[in-house]
Amino acid sequence: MARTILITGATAGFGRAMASKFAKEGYTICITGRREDRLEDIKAELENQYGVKVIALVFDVRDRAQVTAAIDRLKEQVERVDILVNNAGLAAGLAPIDEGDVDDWEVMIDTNIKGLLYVTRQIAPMMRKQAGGHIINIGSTAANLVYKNGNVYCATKFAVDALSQAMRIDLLPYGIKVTTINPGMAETEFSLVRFKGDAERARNTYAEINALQAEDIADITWYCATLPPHVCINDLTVTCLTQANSYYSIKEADRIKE
Ligand code: NDP
Ligand code: 8X3
Repeated sequence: MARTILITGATAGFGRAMASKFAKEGYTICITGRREDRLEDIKAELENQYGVKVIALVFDVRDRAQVTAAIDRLKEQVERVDILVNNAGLAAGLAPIDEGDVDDWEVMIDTNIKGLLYVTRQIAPMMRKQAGGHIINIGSTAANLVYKNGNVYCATKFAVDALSQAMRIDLLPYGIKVTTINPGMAETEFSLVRFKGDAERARNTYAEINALQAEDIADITWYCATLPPHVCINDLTVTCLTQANSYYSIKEADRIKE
């Protein structure tokens, strides 16, 4: 029987790349997001290309009732979930604490923290019943070090780190692995969302640093997910070569290559 992976936020970026990677390896894929048209396109593409089963679930992770209903639909179609990737998330805005938009703060807290909790609360009991599984939470270098104007986004990713540590303790008796992957700057739709559709500002974020790509994170996720049963990567931080941490990076052109 094919193994099953549930990836939240698979309509773009990391989640989209993970869906391709795991489909290529024969997994049954469950992809989620709010944009139904994209989910349907991705489902058709992966099913045609790799001949795997793809389940598309449209829901907003911020809405507890939607999450519960979607996971109920999933349970009708799969017997188990081997891997859950809590990936859906975003940054909204980049402003000092005294000028930040409170609506942006709510969106980030509701998505990055509460959304992750709602999905985990539905899936962890399934994993407990099936005596094993792997929860992979997508954190950020923003969870290691706060940067200027990153305030609430960084706080949400600190929370992801704390929750991952807590999950690891609570789920230890059931053989459920918990891994946090903390990527640095990666070229996805992340900055387009953060800067509310300002494509030029988003492009400029990555223009000179040779940033990570979504496929890099998909490959790393695959590595973490396919280690022997007794091995669990707890935390993994990854940046591109021009970034040292969430605060300090240099331009690719300034790297000394002699
Ligand atoms: P993208 O914007 O490319 O993708 C984000 C995904 O999250 C989309 O599929 C989106 O789907 C989904 N999503 C957002 N809000 C919701 C919601 N309320 N309900 C359901 N799905 C939602 O960004 P990335 O791929 O870069 O980001 C993925 C994760 O990685 C996030 O948690 C982000 O914080 C983290 N991260 C990103 C980094 C980067 O530099 N790119 C670095 C470190 C961490 P839809 O809009 O269809 O709902
Ligand atoms: C996304 C990376 O540096 O924009 O988590 O916070 S950063």
